[in-house]
Amino acid sequence: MPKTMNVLFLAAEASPFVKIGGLADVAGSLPRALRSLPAESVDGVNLDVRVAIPLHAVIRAEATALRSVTSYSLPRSDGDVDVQVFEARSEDLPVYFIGGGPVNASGSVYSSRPELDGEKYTFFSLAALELTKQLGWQPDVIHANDWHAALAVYALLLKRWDGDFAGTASVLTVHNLPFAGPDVTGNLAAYGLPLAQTDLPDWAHTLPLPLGLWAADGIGTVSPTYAQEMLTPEYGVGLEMFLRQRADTLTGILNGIDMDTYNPETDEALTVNFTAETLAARARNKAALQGYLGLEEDPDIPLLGIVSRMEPQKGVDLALKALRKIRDEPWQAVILGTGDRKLELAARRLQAQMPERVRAEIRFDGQLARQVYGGADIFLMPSRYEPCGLSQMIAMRYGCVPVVHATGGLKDTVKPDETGFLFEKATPAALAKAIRQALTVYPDRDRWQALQRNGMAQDFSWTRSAKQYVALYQSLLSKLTS
Ligand code: NHF
Repeated sequence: MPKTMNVLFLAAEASPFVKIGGLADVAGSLPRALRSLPAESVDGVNLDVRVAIPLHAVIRAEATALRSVTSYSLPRSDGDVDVQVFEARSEDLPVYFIGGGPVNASGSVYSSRPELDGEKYTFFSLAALELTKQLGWQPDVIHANDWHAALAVYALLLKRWDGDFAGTASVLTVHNLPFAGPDVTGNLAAYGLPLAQTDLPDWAHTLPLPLGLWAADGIGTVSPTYAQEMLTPEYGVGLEMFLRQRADTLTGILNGIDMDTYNPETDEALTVNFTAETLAARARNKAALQGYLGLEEDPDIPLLGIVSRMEPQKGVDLALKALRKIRDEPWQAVILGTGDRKLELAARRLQAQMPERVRAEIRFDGQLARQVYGGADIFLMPSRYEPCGLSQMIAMRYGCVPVVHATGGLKDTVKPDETGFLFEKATPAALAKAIRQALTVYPDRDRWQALQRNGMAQDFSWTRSAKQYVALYQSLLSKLTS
């Protein structure tokens, strides 16, 4: 009989129910990939993976078909707080939605008021842990993600000290280290949880992410390179010394992409579907994209694409400056995304200055994003830091050759001269140099197609990541019982 491993996966967002950023893709895809691993591929283990996210206002408003599962209450110093839990299935994956006063009090997934988010996510984390008791479903692993769920890991350790959850291992995956969450001293106290004596730096010992990192049996992040970078002053946001003490529990596992959703052979957003064998057909997507954007429909002018949230992290400002530096070269560019007002304006300004070759499409547009992946020649991703990054993998799958900053997951997924171009320093000059390199190779059709085909042949499937997670879970469980 195969053993069953119960895993509760906790996150603030999960596709297809609610998506703000890449975390939703991970929480939507990884648990399903884990569930679909054939037992024989992972030492005969069957994975019963379930996801819990808060019952955010947008989910309540969309009237997703939810089944009521259970209700209970959490003791709080100012009176018990009611918890209502609902369930929906994403294919065969059970997803629990945790509702209650603190979740209802905030109208958005992430609010600009730290005290609202502090209470909401403390409640969510503690209610999720209690849910396993209510269901009579004993988790072997609690896999929490980012600061929003980190207190589940913290509370788990405190409970273990009281003899509860003895067989449950915890993993906390960091998707973005600088986001540590607000001071939760008061929130923890209200639920009767003390602030433990930790070896965290003073400024960090009241914040959810550091508390979770301190308590976790395993610390995860989403690429091997980011796992190393987190240990340095440049990327460690002041937690590097603490993390170095925990380096033996730190694992970087690359995210995957949904290879069915992102498939140029079947993607309906494209004018023409294509594969590595029918790459020549891709030219029609480029022509259609140029036409849609009102750019000259010339197959020989390299078309550069950016699809990104407009945030300082993503380095869109570096790209805008780099494009100015290479105005002597032939190219066109499309910049798609929204976010920071200043960056949006800067992109619009570049279009105003170079109307014959730049398009700033300031909006979220999933359809156009796919047309950029499937039609542009070069994909720019100059992120200052990038724990994993998904767009560069999607771009490669669609034959759009990436030019990326050699950091985090970008460095781990793009191979220089084989699938794309990398630059070391996050400066406009270094990026401009890398784009020039790409532009030099572009006219050599054979070399260019080799880059495209190599990128399209990469295995970015979630199955590959899921197997590594199972190995991580197994090693944590064996440490727990040894
Ligand atoms: O891909 C999902 C995403 C990452 O690099 C990305 C990031 C936030 O910054 O893991 O999380």
